Amino acid sequence: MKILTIIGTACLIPMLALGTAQAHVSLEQKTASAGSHQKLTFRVGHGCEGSASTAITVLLPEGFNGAKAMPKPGWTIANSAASKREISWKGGPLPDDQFDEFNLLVKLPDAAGKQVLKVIQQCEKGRAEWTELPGVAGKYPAPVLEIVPAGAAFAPPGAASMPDHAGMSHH
Ligand SMILES: [Cu+2]
Repeated sequence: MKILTIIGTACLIPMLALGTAQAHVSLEQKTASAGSHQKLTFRVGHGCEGSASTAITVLLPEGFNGAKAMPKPGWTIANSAASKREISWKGGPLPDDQFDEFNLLVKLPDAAGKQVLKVIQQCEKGRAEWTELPGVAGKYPAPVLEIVPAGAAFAPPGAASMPDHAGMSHH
């Protein structure tokens, strides 16, 4: 019972911290296995300075292949035909005081490492470019996905989960 409480608390604190720190446009998944077909969920937490969102464009880095967008009622999907690395949903509008999620299925690169997934948010008035690289103390951080070697994404039950959580403190 005591052990369960400790684990529960340890997991809850980082989740709450992420919840408040990532009210912008954020990526739900933090880590994923190299070379896997991965669902990526982009959460749009608000509009552009109060204006409703009308388009979300995800700019995938090289090595992200075969991206497929999940359809959403009220939104039209546009893939840049050549690379399939620029995917847009256009529609809405999504009011500033509501949130929504946009899903992609994509094959990840085979190499491990941090990847920056830039997102452009178009609104009725203005736009926001979520393109700032990690380490930049700006207002519009780009979502980051940490790609880990295949098979390493999930720690076995009972393994200490502290290293993963400690890593989050870098934000
Ligand atoms: Cu925000």
